[in-house]
Formats: sequence, C-alpha cells, structure tokens
Amino acid sequence: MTEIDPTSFPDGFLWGVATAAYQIEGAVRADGRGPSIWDTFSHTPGRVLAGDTGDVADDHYHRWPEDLDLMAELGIGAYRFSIAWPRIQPHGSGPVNHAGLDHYQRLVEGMLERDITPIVTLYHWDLPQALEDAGGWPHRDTAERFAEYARLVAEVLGDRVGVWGTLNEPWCTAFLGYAAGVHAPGRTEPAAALAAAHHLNLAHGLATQALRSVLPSTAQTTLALNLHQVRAASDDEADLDAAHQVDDVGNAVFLGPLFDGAYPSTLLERLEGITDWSFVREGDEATCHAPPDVLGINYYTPTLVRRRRGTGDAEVSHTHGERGLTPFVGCEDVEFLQPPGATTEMGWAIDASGLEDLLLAVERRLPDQPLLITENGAAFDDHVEDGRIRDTDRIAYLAEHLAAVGRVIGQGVDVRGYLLWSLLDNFEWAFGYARRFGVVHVDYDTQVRTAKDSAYWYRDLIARAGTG
Ligand code: IFM
Repeated sequence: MTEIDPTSFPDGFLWGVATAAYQIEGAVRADGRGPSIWDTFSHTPGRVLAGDTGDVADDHYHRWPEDLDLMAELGIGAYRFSIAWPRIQPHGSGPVNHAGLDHYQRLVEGMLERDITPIVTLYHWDLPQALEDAGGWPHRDTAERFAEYARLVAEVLGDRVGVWGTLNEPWCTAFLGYAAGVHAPGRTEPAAALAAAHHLNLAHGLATQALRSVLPSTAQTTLALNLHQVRAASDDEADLDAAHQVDDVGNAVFLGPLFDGAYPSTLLERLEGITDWSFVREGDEATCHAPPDVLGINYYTPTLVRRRRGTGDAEVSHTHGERGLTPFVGCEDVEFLQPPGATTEMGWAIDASGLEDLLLAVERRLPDQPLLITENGAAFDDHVEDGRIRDTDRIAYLAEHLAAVGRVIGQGVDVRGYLLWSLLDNFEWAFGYARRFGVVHVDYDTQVRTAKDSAYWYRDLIARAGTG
C-alpha cells in the first residue's frame, strides 16, 4: 500500500467529497422540480444500462441530514454538491421556485452547522428539458439563461457559500451529449457539439460576471474541467501530432478561451471542415476569458493515442459512443489505445502518474493558478460481506492518487484541496447503478448506507493530516 505523508498537505487543505444532484437526489417531482434532459434520456429505452433512472437514486433529497451526519462522523471538511437547475427554474427561465431553493438553503445550513465547507456546482448536467427543447447548449440563448440562474442562486446563498463553481466537465456536456450521444440529450451532431462547447464557455464567462456582481469579494469562483492527460504512444511525429489534436479538442477548447481569451488556431483550422465557427461572435472570446479563482480538476485516467494506421486496431471503449462515434470531434484519424495495466470497473487504466503529470503540466501552462482536485475516485465491484465492504482496491487507488497530489505540492504546485468522488454509490449516468464509486455503500432496495473500508481509511488520513 502506498504510504501517504500527511505533512505533505498544507494547513487549510480542503479534505472533501463530491456528488451531483441528479446522481443522488431522487425526488424528481418534489417541490415543483421540472424535468431535466437526464429524466428524458434515462426514461428513453436503451439509453441507460438496465433502464435505470435517477427517479429515486440515493433519495438524498430526503435523507440529506443523515448523509451530512455521516460526513461529519468521517471528518469530511468540504462538500462539493450540485444544485439542480430544474428545481430552481423548473423550465429554465423565469422566477425562482422557492420550494426548490429552500431545499438547498436547508442543506447549506446543515453543512455549516456541522462545520462542513459548502462548495457549489451550479451545473452538473441536468439541463431543464425546456431549454433543450429550445435548442439546448448549441443554442446561444442557453448561456444567457444559465447566467440568470447563477445570479438567482447566488443572491440567496451568497452569504453562506464561499466557493462557487459554474460548470462541471463541460467537455462531457458538449461532446458526450451532442457528438457521441452517450449522455443526455443523446444527439450525434459534431458541429452542434462544437457550438455547445462555445456556449458553455460563454455560459461560464457570463455566469462568472453575474456571480462576481452579487457575491461578496471574499467569494471564490471555480469550474471543474476533466482535463485529459493525453499521451502519445510514441515519439513519432505523427503520434505526437495526434496527441496535440486530441489535446486541442479535449482541453484547449476550454483552456484557450478561459485563460487566453482565444481558441487555439490549430483547433480552429483543423475543424474548419466540420464548422465555420460562426457561432463565435465578436466579443465572445473576451467574455469567455474569465479565469476562475481556483481551477477545479477532475482526473480518473490518462488518454493514450496514436495516429491511425489502417483499420481494425483496438480502441478504448469509454472514449467512444455505442455506434463507435468519437466524442473527440474531428479525431477519426486518431486511435485511442488501452493503456497497459490494471483497470477500474469502468475499464479505465489505473495510473496515478497521469494525475501527477497533469498537475505539473497545468502548473507549467498556468503558473501560480490555484488548483483544486474537484473529483478523483474509482468504481470497483464491491461486495458486502458480514456487513462490511473491504474495498482494498479503492483504498489503493486513492492512496496512489493522493500521494501524487502530495508530491506535486512538494514541487510547488498550489493544490488547495482534494474532493473524493464520491461520497455515496450513485447513478453513474449511462451505466445506471451498475458502477459504484462511493466510499459509502448504498443498498438501493433499503437505502441503507454502509461506510466501506475506504471511508474509514479516508477518515483516518484526514485525522492524521488535520483539516487545518
Ligand atoms: O460520475 C461522474 C461524475 O458525474 C462526473 N465525473 C466523472 C464521474 C465518474 O464517471
């Protein structure tokens, strides 16, 4: 087992967990919530494994006091949760649905009473269905609606929440949702996916302006990117170029506008055959140029690529839609290879050096940018034996990745915290309940929660490191 030196984490380091509304809340019709694209998608036959839906999930909407108590018992210092837009504006625009917002007021109060720092994510994929019906993220208006929604929430919770995340993994929203079609809304339109990516960038920029106009100056803004740690299979120029191509459409499509106020020319030129980029209007890139106070990074596994050589080579299934459509728009001439070594239950290679390399690369590109690990964790095939879940594979995964975080902090990278994905087993999108990421087991028949060995391991690490 990898040893972690608790002193490698600075005072004030946030030790936390992360979840998302649709994955845990259930109660999809409670208190005036409107339908989201994930309600529609999960209720469409064939979209989600075993026909699972988020209708009940972990019933966290009703059981949150118990879940917060559990967090407090584990010594969790920070909780990254998401707000369901369709609970606040059931149809994506118009006045606040107070019954929905009250739920989050109670939740935040509950965290503060237990000394847990709330970290909000405003958008973790549950777009109000009415906005998708009007065109979804490929439609510019969605960005404006998002900024309005962000302001409404911040006006009410701004005095109690100090860290405000706009988007979670906009890459997944745009490219899994609109290009590969494996996430809601299940569209397979590469040009629309690029428009979606742009409007997500715009949404972040507009929402950041809205947040900063209503939040106290001490509030911090963030967004969580699932940056791809792209590795070329060889030093061959063609493979290096393939890696650059994937990096553009996997990372730079967000990092460019966000930090440089411009899309990289290589991305624009390479994808000219797919879109004319006319959705990028004068002044947009300046609006998108909204570096967060803290950049959230979600990391699970590296991405190994090479330039396609003929046909028939193995591809990594998780990077492709069911019909073989790549979410990496324009990368049909790239092969996605399975990295060597053990995998998690998702089929994702376990490789903590990917996290280390990624953090060092981000530090080189964005020196002095404060970072937060907004997600990291693993799904394994857990078994309950004598009321106990001995998930040693998950503990090993977490230990290796946390040791990597400790090492980069030692090299001067400003990582402010680690938010483990996830507190609870939950609805894992297209995999339904068939993949368990929690450090707490959920029996979906009884809703009984059982802390796994990994939860106790995390508790002990936090205790040793101190919560600052
Ligand atoms: O469950 C998801 C989460 O919603 C977003 N990041 C990746 C996790 C594991 O797939």
